[in-house]
Amino acid sequence: MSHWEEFYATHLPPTDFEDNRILLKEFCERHKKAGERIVLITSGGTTVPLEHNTVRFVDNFSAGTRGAASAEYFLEHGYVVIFMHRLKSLEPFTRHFSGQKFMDMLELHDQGPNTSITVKPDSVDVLAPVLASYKHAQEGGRVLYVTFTTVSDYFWLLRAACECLAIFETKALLFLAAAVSDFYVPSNEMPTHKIQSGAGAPTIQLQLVPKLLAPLVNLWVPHAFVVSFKLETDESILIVKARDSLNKYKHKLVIGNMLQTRRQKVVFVTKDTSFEVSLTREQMLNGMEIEDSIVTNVITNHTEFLKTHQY
Ligand code: PAZ
Repeated sequence: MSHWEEFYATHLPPTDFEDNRILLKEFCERHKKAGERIVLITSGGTTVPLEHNTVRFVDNFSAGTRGAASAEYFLEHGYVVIFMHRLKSLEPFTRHFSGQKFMDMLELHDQGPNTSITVKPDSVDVLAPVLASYKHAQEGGRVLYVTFTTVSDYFWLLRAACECLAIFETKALLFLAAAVSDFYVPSNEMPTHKIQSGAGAPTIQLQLVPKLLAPLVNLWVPHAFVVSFKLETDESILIVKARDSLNKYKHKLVIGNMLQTRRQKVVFVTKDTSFEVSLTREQMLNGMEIEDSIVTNVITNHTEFLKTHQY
C-alpha cells in the first residue's frame, strides 16, 4: 500500500463528508452540461490535532487571502468555482467587509421607532461592485463553498472534489493555494483525551504527511491543468524547490512565493521557464491585488493548454 493509500485507510472521513460529496457531484454535473470551465481553489491552512477530542492543535499562518481574492477574479473571467477552504478563513466577497471595516461603512440614524441604517455615501463605491459580483455568482449558482479544518478533512475533501472534477478533463483547473501541513500525528498515535500536564511536558512525534500531488496528477484528474503553490522563507531555494516539485509530479505550473513578500510578487515556474509577476508600488497604493495578475496569467496558460489538449 502506498503512503497516501495508507493515510485514507487509517483516517475516517469527516462527519459532513457524504453531504459535501453530493454537493460536489451535483455542482460538477450541472456545470459540465453547460460546457463551462471550472476551477477548484483550495485556500487557508489545515490544522493538525494533537488529541482525538481536540483541545490543542498545530496550525499555520494562512488567512486564505490568496484563495478568496483569486476566486473573485476567476468568477470575473467566467470560470465556475469550487471554493474549498478552511472553516472561518477568508471567503470571496465577504472578505471586503470583515471585522470593523463593515461597521465603519454604515451610518446609524437614531430616531426612536423610526431608526434606520444606511451605507455611507463614500462606501457605496466599494460595496456596490462587490455586491453586484456576489449576486451574479450566487444567483447563477456559480460558486460552491466546501470547508475543511484538519489535514485529514482536507485529504478526504480533495479526493472527492477531484473525482467529481474528472469529467471536465482539460477544462478543469486546480489552483492549490491552501497551506497544507507537512507533518501530522497519525490517528492511531493520538491520545483520545486532552493531554494532561501532570505527567510533564509531552514528547510529540510528528510524521510526514503523504504528498497528494502524485495520485492527484496521475490518477484522479490526469487531464486537468494543475497549478500548485510553493511557499518559502529562504529565497535562495524557492525556484529550485518549485522545479523539483514540477519534475517530481509532472503537473503544469508552480507559483512560488515568499512569506514576507507574497502580496507584492510571485514567481511562475514551468518545466522550462520562470518569470516574476509583481505589483509596482503605485499599483499597491491604488489598491490593486496581485491575485488579479496571478489569475490572468494562469488563465492565459490554461487557454494555451486547451488549444493543444482539447479532446
Ligand atoms: O492565505 P494567504 O493569502 O495568507 O497565503 C497564501 C499562501 C502563502 C498560503 C499561498 O500562496 C501558498 O503558497 N500556498 C502553498 C503553501 C505551501 O504549501 O508551500
